[in-house]
Amino acid sequence: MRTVLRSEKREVVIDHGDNPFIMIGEKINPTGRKKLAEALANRDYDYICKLATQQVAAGANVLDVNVGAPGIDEVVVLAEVARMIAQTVEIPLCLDSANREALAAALAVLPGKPLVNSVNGEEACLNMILPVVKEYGAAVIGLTMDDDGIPDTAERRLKVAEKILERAAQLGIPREDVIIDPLVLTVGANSKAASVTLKTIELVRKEFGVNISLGASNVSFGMPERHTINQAFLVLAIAAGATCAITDPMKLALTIRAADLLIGRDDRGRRYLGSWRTAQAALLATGN
Ligand code: THG
Repeated sequence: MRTVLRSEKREVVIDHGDNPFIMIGEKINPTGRKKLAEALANRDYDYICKLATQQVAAGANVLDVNVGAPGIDEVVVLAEVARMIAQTVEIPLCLDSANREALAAALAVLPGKPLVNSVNGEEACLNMILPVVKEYGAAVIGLTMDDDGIPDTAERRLKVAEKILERAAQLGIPREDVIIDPLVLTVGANSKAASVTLKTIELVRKEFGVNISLGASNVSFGMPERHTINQAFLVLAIAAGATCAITDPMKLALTIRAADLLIGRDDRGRRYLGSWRTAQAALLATGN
């Protein structure tokens, strides 16, 4: 199934076919990042633009934009930051907020077809978020959790995915515009956390054929050598059928492009080689 995102100038296709695994750059998110939280509070947007251009240079296909921090008025700031990023880089944006008014304000100023991150299976959330997705013709990420929390089995996560797809369809949002996020918890707290997610990916792909996204860095919270776990997990998730991830392109682009090449969706290795050249150029620029 094809999900198409659009900015003013570009189109990004997400599918299980020949298109590359889509990297949604995660770095514009103030959670645990004091410098970004301060930049947002002071409306110092130069730093945010730098984070945007760096991620695009590293190969990001879409950028996640999250401005949620204490003291920030998301309704004003999300639209302002989204518009500024859209003027700085050409790729489509993924608006990461649970605030309906903030999403509506940002969707109103963005050209094209952005991704809304996210809706989940909670009644209140479905009723609040899906109408705004429909109104602006956006695509949306659906998290497999509901009023009872995050299910601990893949079968129950599949049920939540089904509910989200059905409710979207009732509002006239096509199935291809819903990307399911099977949710990743840290293996630091539960060693079966990643395997439940991987099984959910397989089931969702088999039952519904929709695109699947992950917040992949969550898997390693609290563990040493996070990067190694993140790399291993992403490769397994790609093999299981994930088609995009919210991730750090500076650290994971080459691994992702290697996985694409190994599963046969990188003709003559062109994207892998392009990503390698980018990494080499970055090393030269920093004098290593
Ligand atoms: N699913 C969906 N959206 C999401 C998540 C998800 N959005 C938020 C989050 N999870 C994905 N984004 C991040 C962003 C940063 C980090 C993890 C997930 C992260 N940052 C490092 C830290 O906090 O230690 C620091 C990064 C840095 O300094 O460069 O780990 O699951 N749909």
